[in-house]
Order: sequence, then structure tokens, then C-alpha cells
Amino acid sequence: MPVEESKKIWMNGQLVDWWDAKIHLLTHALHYGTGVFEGIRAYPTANGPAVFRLAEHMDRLRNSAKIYLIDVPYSTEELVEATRQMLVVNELASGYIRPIVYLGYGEMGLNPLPCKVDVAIAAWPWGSYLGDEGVRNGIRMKISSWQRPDPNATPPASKNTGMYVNSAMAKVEALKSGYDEAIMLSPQGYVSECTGENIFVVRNGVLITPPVSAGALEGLTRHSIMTIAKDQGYEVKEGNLLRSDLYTADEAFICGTAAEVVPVQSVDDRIVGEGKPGPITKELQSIYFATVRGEVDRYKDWLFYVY
Ligand code: PPE
Repeated sequence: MPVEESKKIWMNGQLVDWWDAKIHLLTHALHYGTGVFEGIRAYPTANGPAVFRLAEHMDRLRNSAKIYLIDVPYSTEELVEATRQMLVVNELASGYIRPIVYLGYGEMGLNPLPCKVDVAIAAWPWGSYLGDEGVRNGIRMKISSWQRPDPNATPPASKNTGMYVNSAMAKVEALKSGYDEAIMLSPQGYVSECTGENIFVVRNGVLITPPVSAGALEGLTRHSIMTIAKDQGYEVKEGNLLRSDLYTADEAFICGTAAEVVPVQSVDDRIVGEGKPGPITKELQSIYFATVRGEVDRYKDWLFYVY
């Protein structure tokens, strides 16, 4: 999806002009994938723009870095404040926020320990990642021939830039085969997650999502949906799913910050349920959209108001 230019980007403590936010060709992360990132959304609310679960995203960013022994030179509080300042100067009413911690210029070679750690936070207006039509009517999915990395190869718990070549391979395969998005299996053959989203199925009124041990990211949207579903009185389980469990589910949906909540129409050409957004999917989707816009009092602590 094209990037829509905004005004300033926060880089190592400075707000720099959009087109001056440059890095050197010999930036370590460009060559070796030694960076970690987050995806966060800000939504319009009755009290101005609010960022959804901002501090938790920054905590996860710091944990992603920790897994790679990268020391982030800013606390979560400092990253939250940097994000606030960056959103204020950009005058964004809503948008997508992309913090990135990456090993910078000065060292080459595979020992990353002496490298300089750079931190940047950008934001721009971004619509529905999988399209408004997908959010409304659902998407067609395909199990990828590319599997999710083994946790002892590239830990999926870290949102590491380099690891996303795996997601990109799966995405391209799905698109070139005429589907909207891919589902990846773990090395053990269980359903893991999608290229940038977690997945849920509904069976007999119970929600099931793959555990982190199947390579699923501990998604904040996943957590929000699990909380909302439990509060609505549904049973929610983390459990291993086989691909055939997707084919025979009553409902399925995927969720993530960029994608939000998207119903699944079919998997590998097997129609899921009625082939249109199911009642529980629609219920959770509409509560999620109201929550991020600050319309649900119960979840107001999940919002960080910019002003
Ligand atoms: N799994 C993966 C692999 C993933 O990248 C994301 C977020 C999720 C699950 C959902 O996590 P959460 O956003 O906390 O609910 N993917 C981010 C980047 C997407 C991209 O394509 O770039 C996002 O949604 O912002």
C-alpha cells in the first residue's frame, strides 16, 4: 500500500522533515535484517485522536529488541512521549504509527553487538490494510506452502524486520494464486497465523485461536478480541488447530493492528460457514471498531489521548 507523506518523523530524539529521514546505505539492518518494529494505530475519537494500546506496543517493541540482545536507549514512557510529540506536529487525526529500532551505520559483519542502535517513529494516514470490501464481506485465504519460522530459527515472538521476508513470501504466493491473504502453519503442521495477523475460528459458539507455541504473535488485537469476547460471555480457548479445523469452522476471522478485524470467506476454496461474516465475527468486529474510537467505556484504559 502506498505511503502517504506526512510532515515529520521522530529520529533518535529529533523531529526531522519527512524527506530528511534518511539512513546510510551501509546501515547494518538493511543488510542483515537486524531491526525490530511495531505497528500501531491512532483513531479519531470524540476527544481528539487516541492511540490504541500505545504503551503495550512499546513494551512489545522493547521485548522484540531484547530477544535480539538489542538495547533500546529509550524507556517505554519516553517512546510514548516521542509518539505523542510526533503526532502533534503532524496534526494527524488518525493514522498508522511505525516505530522501528534498528542497528545503524558504523559496523559491518555478523557480530551485531558493537553496532549503534537507532530508533525512529513515523506515522502516516493508512486505510484498511486488506481493503474496506474485505472488512465488510470477508476475504479468501490460502494455506501457504511457506511455513512460519521455527522458534529456534527466527523467534516469531519478536517483530524482527528480517523475519518478515517469510511473511512477504507467503503473501506473494497467496496473491499470485488469486487469494487475498495467506495462513501459515508451524513447523509441526499446526495453524500458526497469517502474514501480519492472528487468526480465530468459532465452533459451537466457542472461540479458538492458536497458542504462541504454534508461532502466533502475542497480538494486541488478539488480546483485545479475547477480552471483548469473554466479556460478551463467550468461551475463548487457545488451542492447536489443524488446517481442516479451518475448513469446517462455523466462522473464522483474522485480526491485527493494520488489518483490524477481517472475516474469512473461505480457506483453500472451502467455504467457511455461510461464506459471509458470521454473527459472532460481526458482533466482535463492531465492538472492536467502537472500542478503538473510544465509544466503549469499559475499555477506555486502552486509549492514549494525544491532546
Ligand atoms: N502476527 C503478525 C505476524 C503480525 O505482524 C501482526 C501485526 C500480528 C500478528 C497482529 O498483532 P497486533 O497488531 O499486535 O494485533 N502486524 C503489524 C504489521 C503489519 C504489516 O504488514 O506491516 C500490524 O498489524 O501493524
